[in-house]
Amino acid sequence: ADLLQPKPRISSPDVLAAEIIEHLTYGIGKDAKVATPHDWLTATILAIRGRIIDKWMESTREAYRTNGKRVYYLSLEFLIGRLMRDAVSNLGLMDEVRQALVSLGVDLDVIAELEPDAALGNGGLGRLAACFMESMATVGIPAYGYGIRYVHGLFRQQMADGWQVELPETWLAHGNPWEFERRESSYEIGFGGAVETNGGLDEPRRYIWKPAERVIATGYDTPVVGWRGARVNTLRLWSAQPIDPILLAAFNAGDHIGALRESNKAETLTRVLYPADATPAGQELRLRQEYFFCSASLQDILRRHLQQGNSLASLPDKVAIQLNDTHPAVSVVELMRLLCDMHGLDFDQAWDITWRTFSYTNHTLLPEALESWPVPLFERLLPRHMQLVYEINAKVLLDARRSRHFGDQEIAHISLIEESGSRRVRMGNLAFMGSHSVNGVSALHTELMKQTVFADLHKLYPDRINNKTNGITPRRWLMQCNPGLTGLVTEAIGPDFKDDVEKLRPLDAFADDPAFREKFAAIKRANKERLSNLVLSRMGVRIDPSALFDIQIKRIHEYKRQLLNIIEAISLYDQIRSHPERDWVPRVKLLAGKAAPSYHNAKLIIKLANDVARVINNDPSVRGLLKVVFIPNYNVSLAEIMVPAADLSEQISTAGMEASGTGNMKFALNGALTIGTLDGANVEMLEHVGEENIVIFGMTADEVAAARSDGHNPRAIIESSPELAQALSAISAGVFSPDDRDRFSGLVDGLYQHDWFMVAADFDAYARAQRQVDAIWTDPSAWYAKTIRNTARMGWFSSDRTIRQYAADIWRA
Ligand code: DL6
Repeated sequence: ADLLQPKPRISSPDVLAAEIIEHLTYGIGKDAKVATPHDWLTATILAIRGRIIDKWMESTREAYRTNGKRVYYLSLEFLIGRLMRDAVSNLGLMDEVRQALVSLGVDLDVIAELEPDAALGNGGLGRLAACFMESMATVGIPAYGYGIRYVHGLFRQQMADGWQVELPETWLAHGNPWEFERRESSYEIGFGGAVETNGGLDEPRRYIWKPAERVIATGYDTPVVGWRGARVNTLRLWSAQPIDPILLAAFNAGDHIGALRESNKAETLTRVLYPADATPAGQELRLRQEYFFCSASLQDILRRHLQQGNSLASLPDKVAIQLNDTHPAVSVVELMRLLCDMHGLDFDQAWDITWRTFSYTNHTLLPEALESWPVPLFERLLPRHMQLVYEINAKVLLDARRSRHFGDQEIAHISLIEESGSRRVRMGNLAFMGSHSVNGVSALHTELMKQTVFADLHKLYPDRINNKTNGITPRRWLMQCNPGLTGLVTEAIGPDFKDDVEKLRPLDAFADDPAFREKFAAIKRANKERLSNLVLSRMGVRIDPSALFDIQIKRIHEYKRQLLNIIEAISLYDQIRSHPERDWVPRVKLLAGKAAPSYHNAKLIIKLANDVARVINNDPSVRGLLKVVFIPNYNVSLAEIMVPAADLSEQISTAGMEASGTGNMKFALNGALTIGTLDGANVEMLEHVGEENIVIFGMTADEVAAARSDGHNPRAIIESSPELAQALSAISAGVFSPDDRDRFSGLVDGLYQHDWFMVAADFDAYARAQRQVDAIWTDPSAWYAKTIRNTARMGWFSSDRTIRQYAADIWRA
């Protein structure tokens, strides 16, 4: 029996060094003398991975032994970034690994930079899923993440003359030492074909789906280690493979390309991350991806559940499945199909199990991002599921009708089938009906869900909607990305906050301590120097670390209002030149983010940022008082450098449109002041940090809604604001685009004509707020007192707290 148990590993630097050499030699087949930095990285990861596997097996064995409730987080996106530092730091082995590598003549920081940034997500929703995975392991919840192993994650963004160009991203080019292929966890997934029935009058009718196409889903597992190695959970990502890798008959007949057609078609399924973010996703490939990963995950979940000797009826007691947005909503129907058609349950039994097992998180109110599929497409790809959708719909609508509280209009809103225009299956409604809990991601967003998109479903199921305000993992977003600040905080208040970040609160008292403020400022300065060096080396632009670093990083979207930020930069540029005698605060405006490839205006906003940067940065009359920099290829790793370097965090979305935001939390935790609207989680941040420690401006969500419905007059607003009018006329006159004066006319006309995102409407308030920021900056003790209080008071926004709330209120795990 002893032989079957691996020996516990010792993690001293010399043992680690010996293991790294062992992996290098026998795992990778390289002599240390000729090993490349990538070889060293792989060998180091393999040595670290060994330590995780020990704990992983322990966690898995324990889950089997206790047969407790398991949580499954289904998400089409996991924006995990690099894993090595995360793993080493959570295992508490940073010093040991560093020393081991030093003894081998290797620099940890150099090889860490080579690790690819796994970008299997578009933005906030995917990054939240990654934070949640780490927090679930930290707080000790037996959980599995399920998603897709895209061969190409989010595109690499390059700039060509200031325009975004998308290039494929190749995170698997050097292999992936973190993952384990699980051939034994493979499932068949069908598409298309027809449904046959048998049975009849005396026996229950049975439905047999005969798909026309089939592919295999194979799982790849990545261990996710929690803080102090508390628990290791599994992220299982599915990869598609053909049933017949090559059609030999076709090949032998000379059709060499045709012989690989099936294979190519299958592999295309998981080749590329769908690059849209809150833009219409009406592509067949996307629906295929969604069904593929949902079906594989549910088959896997049921297999595990039954293998443990559990009954199907006990599924809701043993299994909680969280749907991350509507992308996995087809799971509701897939579980119904598996229960009814494969396990012989009747519809009502299956429905009862289904809605008690699922819960759904909504991440956006943007109508264009609430998925819906054309009925003909859905029916062609998933004919049996279409039947079940109609059955579920009939059941729910009949209940609603019988209650007599719903008129035709309301029934039409609740229906799974959108009837206005072309008929479509509404995935948001399906996720809502098929779940016992529907949560929003900030208090404001949850309220708006009740009042707007889900008003009628909320009336039908008044107990379902609840709020779970987002959070971020403090391990990655403080301890790893900001070791300087982490050290200083530990020196001041001790290490307790590392285990419970809400224990940062005693730091509040240090806001009034001038010596501490100086140290805090010195760390910020060092982080700003690091970012300045990055900007210089990547872009050849010199920025001054003593200037105020004003940062906006996130997807580029009109509602996030990068345009407002850029117009304010133009206006400031005008004023600096018109009033050289004033004491302007030197400022560097840094922006980064990707635009969905098909999103015309977002791409134009990137071009505008770059055009404005070129003019301002090269104008000697600005005397270096203002610089604008758009850093290309924003990703998690770049965020880890930019977040700790920010003085000012831009969270300026149109009120009512950002569901929560999580960047806002990262910046404030790292000691930045926020300039923001009363939107998403900013509202709760205001409550936690106190109104004197955040700069809030602009219209409220109610005011935005009223202006939109009553019709506001943006032209009059622009004409009454000389600064705004001047900035817009500079854009229209081609000051920033002399080669193509009309380049930005669409953007400017949009502001004059409808100003849907209230850029013009909020401009004056924003500009005033920025001058208020300048005033605070000129008093460093006031500035740092506020920013220290931000760090001290942001502990509540830990994803550990969010996960505990999900566990207690939704999963009961
Ligand atoms: O909940 C995570 C994150 C929020 O913080 C952002 O406010 C929200 O925009 C984002 N939503 C999406 C929606 N995409 N789709 N569908 O990414 O979720």
